Amino acid sequence: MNALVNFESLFLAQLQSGDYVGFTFFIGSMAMLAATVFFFVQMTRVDGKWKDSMLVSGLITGIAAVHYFYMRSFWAENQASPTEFRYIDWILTVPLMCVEFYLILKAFGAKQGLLWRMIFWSIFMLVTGYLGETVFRDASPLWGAISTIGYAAIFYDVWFGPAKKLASNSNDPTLQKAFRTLGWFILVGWAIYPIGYMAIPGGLLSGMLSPESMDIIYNIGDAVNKIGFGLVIYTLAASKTAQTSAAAA
Ligand SMILES: *C/C=C(C)/C=C/C=C(C)/C=C/C1=C(C)CCCC1(C)C
Repeated sequence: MNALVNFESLFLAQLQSGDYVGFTFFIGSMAMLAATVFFFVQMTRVDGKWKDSMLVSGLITGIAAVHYFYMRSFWAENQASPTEFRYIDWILTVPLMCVEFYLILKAFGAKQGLLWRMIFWSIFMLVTGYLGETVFRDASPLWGAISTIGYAAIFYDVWFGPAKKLASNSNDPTLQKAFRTLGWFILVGWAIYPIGYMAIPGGLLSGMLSPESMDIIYNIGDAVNKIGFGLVIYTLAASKTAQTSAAAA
């Protein structure tokens, strides 16, 4: 197995019929690319203070698109899970999702402490998950449980903790609605990933799910969360922009 992917194989990767994992890698790479173009174009159309949020949405799907191109050729060549590319992608994109929360709450008094706390727990969640998938695979349920502490901390912040309080104090129904929807992404969308993780051999669901289903589940999770998150931000930015121009008219 070769962790390096040469340039040629990036674009000439083969897809065999019946290779459903490969299929989702190909769809994922194009979906991420298309979403990135969309978010960057829309960035030019929203009001100034929303441009940063749109930029971050485009960066999230853009970083994912590049990794999906690598992951699909890695899969096509080796028929093995591209674990390293996967976690490098996540360690960049998940903290950026935390930045999205910070950016929309900043106007309502969010301090940088909120941002760093969320980023800390997201990295904790991903590093321990990576260890469970690789170095300590025999003990993957234990490392999955440790990783879930990080997930729970972020979930708590958004649903009950300081982030939630800031959003409730904002008195802005459009923002509150977007914040609630992002909260559902954390609760339901992010919960897709531990299901994939439990499919690895020795995992809690390995009796029910084949090992390949892990990558299919992760790919579905990425499409739902990265593109969905960005669309929520876009909807918020577009309606705030429309409200401002209506008020000015
Ligand atoms: C764009 C990528 C995203 C939103 C990735 C999110 C990943 C997770 C929420 C992963 C969570 C995990 C657990 C809660 C326990 C098992 C190990 C992980 C890393 C799969």
